[in-house]
Amino acid sequence: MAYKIQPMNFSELASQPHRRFNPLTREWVLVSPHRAQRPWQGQVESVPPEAAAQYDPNCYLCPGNARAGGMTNPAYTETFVFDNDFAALKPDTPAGEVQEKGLLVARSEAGRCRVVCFSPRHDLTMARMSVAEIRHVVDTWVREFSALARDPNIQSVQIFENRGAMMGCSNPHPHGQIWANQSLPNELAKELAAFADYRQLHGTTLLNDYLDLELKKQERLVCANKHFVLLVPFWAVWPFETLLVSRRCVSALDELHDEERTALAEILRQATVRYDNLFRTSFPYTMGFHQRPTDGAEYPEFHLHAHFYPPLLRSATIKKFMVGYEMLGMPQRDITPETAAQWLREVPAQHYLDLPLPPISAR
Ligand code: H2U
Ligand code: ZN
Repeated sequence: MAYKIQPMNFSELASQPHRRFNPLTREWVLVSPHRAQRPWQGQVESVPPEAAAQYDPNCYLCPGNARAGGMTNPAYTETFVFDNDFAALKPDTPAGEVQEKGLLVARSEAGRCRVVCFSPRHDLTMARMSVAEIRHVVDTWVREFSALARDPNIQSVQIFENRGAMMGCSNPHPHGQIWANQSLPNELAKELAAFADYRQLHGTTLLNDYLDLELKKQERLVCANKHFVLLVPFWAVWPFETLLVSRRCVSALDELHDEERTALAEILRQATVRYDNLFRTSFPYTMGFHQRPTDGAEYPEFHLHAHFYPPLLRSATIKKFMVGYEMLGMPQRDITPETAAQWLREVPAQHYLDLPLPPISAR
């Protein structure tokens, strides 16, 4: 017997198992809200100690220190960028490919990898930096993007930050990375195709339309300012995944004007402060921007955004695993995106380390 689809109320999504569609990747995620209360007897992560000192003589990113590659960092005062000493991509890679029966296929890949120190201070994170300091990071990203985009061999620039030991970050010193490729990486290719098809079908841009819907519904918003909105996307996979979208449809960071760049710094601070406040811990995540390809063509359909993918599930020490059905079938989540958004919205906008301590009796 054929499965007959009945119209369903949005409110039923809070209690019934269902799939949600991600229009950016055109993949589905399974949502099992009834399962959010299951007990946990699995792995518990340890909370890494906060970096205490402003300068660490053994840190390869602190100003004036030697790196593993033999170079010495300058006495930088704002941000500092260098070619990754262990780069995954190299500019002088010879071109070539192998191909046999369409089954054994490989291509050479040239590119560049950069490391961006966000601050000379070893003990800070984005959540603990001022808007002015984060603005320097934004300006640095724009400069790097523009320079890499001018390279005829580079088609895409991936700016990202791995934050916290749980995400494989090798050093607490605040830093991010930039990988620039000769070809489009998978995630960007999927999004680009979705943006293009959507524009062709509707004549409008996908994320503008989505943002309008979310601003109307108000269910998944976390915070916003004049130029950016942070929300938990309807199709979020990670428990506290968020999407940061520019209100104006620009295709990359280099199109942001002065006020928008400051607004970006401000919302990055808001986002990371809220994350830290959620479990009162320095919140781990991978975050990064998706931007237009840099092959010189125009991409009016592409809308600048950033994804935050944090691994934590229900406390500072319990993380989500992408295993079992998720590796073999599709990703799955328990807590609904609406609940996650509500939690992130309701935590204080001020960092917990800056809040006055509660009276002894209340602790
Ligand atoms: P992660 O913490 O996200 O792994 O980034 C640190 C990067 O810094 C990493 O890619 C590079 C590593 O290759 N690195 C250097 O370029 N020089 C060094 O002296 C140590 C680490
Ligand atoms: Zn350092």
